[in-house]
Amino acid sequence: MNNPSTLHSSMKPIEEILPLLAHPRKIVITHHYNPDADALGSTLALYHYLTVKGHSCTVISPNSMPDFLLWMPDADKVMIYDQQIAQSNEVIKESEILFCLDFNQVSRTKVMTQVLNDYAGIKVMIDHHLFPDVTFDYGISIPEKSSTCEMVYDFINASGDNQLITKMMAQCIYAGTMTDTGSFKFSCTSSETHRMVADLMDKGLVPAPVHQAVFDNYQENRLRFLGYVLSEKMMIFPNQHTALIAISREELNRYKINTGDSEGIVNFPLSIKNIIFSIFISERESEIRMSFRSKGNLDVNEFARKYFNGGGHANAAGGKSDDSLSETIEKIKNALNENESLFKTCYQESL
Ligand SMILES: [Mn+2]
Repeated sequence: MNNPSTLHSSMKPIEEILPLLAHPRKIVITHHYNPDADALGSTLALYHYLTVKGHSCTVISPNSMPDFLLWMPDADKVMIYDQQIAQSNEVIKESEILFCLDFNQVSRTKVMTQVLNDYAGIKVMIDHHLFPDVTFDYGISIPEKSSTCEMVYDFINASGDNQLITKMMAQCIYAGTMTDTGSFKFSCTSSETHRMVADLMDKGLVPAPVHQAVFDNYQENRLRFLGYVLSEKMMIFPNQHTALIAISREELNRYKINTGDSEGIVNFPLSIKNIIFSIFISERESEIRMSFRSKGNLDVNEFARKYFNGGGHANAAGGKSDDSLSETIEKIKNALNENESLFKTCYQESL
């Protein structure tokens, strides 16, 4: 099997954890800070599966989850680390195995970084981001995979337990795969992804309510904000085939926009014919938060790493800047100019 995790000599392949799960264990499952549907869906699916297998499991989220994900089965049982620090630390200390899902560097959990670094039990990673850390005991890292949710599905199958997949697990797995593939349109969507969805439907999944719960669940202010952003704030750089949206703190406040509300807005400019690169930046409390999306061969992970201390996937990455909003915009413009010929080539290839 083509498993890049074998490249990390200190991290044992995920299959080798299976004998350790032959007896009931105390297990904690966690995901990255500001969880999205893939982070929460994968942890809850694994939680349901390991619970069915007789383990005693707790999901701990570094911080609170967005409202549009709270329908997921047992989301109400998730402990919130930054609101329950002492209790969470106790549960982590008493656990034997810690599953880390949808991230590959402990710092991605922000508030849990220290406790994960100090963890004395067995640390397991299941993830699809590029460039994993080698601080995990067991794990699997496949950047080509659509989602961590799909990898949890593979993990259950590799354990020989496909028949144990319940409707609840199917809903969680579907939600994260749906969002990480842009509703099955990004190039990370494989035939395996579609076969998985067919299998999940055979196990009771009904897709439409999941779409509705995730995508049709906004407040009025979010749509008004979207309208304002697209009509007033979207800058187009035709020579670089790029769109840039930059939002100030005052504008976020004016529309009462919270962290989750701006999610996904970065994707809209990619629906413009000649645009292959979309950038959304917003002025948050302590930094400028940046999202990068691309179509085709343009590698925004590389762009985010090179210029903005970030990273992610080839077509979807994030970054941050400690400069002011206007300085950051200037920096972006310079980077766009520097790479104009690259963008032109990628655009030509996309036709
Ligand atoms: Mn993911």
